[in-house]
Amino acid sequence: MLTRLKFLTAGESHGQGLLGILDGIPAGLEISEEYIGVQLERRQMGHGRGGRMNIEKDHAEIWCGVRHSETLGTPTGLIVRNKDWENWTKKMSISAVNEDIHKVTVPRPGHADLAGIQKYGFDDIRNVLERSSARETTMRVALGSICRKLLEDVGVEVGSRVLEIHDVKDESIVPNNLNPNQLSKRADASSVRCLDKEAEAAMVKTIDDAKKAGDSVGGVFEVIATGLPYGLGSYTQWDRKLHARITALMMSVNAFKGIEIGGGFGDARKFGSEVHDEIGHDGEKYTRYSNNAGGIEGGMSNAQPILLRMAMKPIPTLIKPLRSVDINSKNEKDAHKERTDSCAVPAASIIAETMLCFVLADALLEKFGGDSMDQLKAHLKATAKY
Ligand code: EPS
Repeated sequence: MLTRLKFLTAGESHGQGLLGILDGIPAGLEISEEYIGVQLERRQMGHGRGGRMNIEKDHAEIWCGVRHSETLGTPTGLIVRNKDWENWTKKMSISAVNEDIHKVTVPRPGHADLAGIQKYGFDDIRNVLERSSARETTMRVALGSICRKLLEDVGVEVGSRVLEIHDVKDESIVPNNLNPNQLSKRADASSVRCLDKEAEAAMVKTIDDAKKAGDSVGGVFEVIATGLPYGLGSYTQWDRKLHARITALMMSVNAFKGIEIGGGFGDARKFGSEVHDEIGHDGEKYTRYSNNAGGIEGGMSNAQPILLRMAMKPIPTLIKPLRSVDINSKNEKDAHKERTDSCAVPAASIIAETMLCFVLADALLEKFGGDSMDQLKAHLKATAKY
């Protein structure tokens, strides 16, 4: 669903590290390991994370594609080393080892375990869970922050905040004058990334209670992007529609189970006259009296903020495990336990921001093109309508 950019990630959760390649970024984009590091740190935050986040201090090394702090227009390669690797050198050894390594044989409901071993014919669930782990999203965030930087340089901001954790809601309204970066800054100051202090305390308690009970909780968050011109995506073909492309990338995260664009499910219960955003003109440009469309009409950006809401399911690795079956004996057993997070909704909101950055940077390059940032900016200046 990306037309100008390509990216690939590789790496197991407890292997030596994660690798990533992003191709298609124009030359002349200023980027640094520090800039990427800010986003990696945001992904590691949040009340309810497990022990692994105390071990890792994720840092992406720029391996190639950048010279003197600027992209070359060549593929950008990144490496994130796993600090935890030193505890897994035997269990995750590349070459064969001369000792018995414990095999994971009881699949966790909700994880990739059962379908994964059936698909590949493995007798050790570790062969599946290492790559299906959410650790993979570290590299997505690292690569996606290069897209974020490109967007930032042309005036597009992407931010987010948490709205719900389990049954606790933050019903505060985002002030109109708060741009996505300011919104994220306020959310980042909260351990659950919500704006309302009372809701924050209740969310923290819900996470703590779940953790004590050996359980996990999911939640809902919103993602916002501003500064986009008209016409990213297209109405002309199904796979060019911007909302389809956003949805495809968002839904590539295992734990994301729902997406709403603008008014979403709520709009289904309203009249058309209540939903559609009336059009005005201020003498200079078109205006809207509302933004229930969430910035996308007919598969194209309409120069209004893009508004998305995402639902994340609770993490499937449970300290108080659910029933499962041993794949060797077929006898009922408690599901496999791994060190885990009781809540990763705040981190998930950063991952969702990142997935949106990939799509928007791609759609922007598709429409305005350019081999260098100067060319992209010149094309925007010449033809972009806001
Ligand atoms: C994660 C790293 C993982 C998990 C978590 C997310 O590390 P470890 O398995 O060593 O604890 O903490 O992933 C899951 C809970 C999961 O089910 O995939 C990370 O870097 O975000």
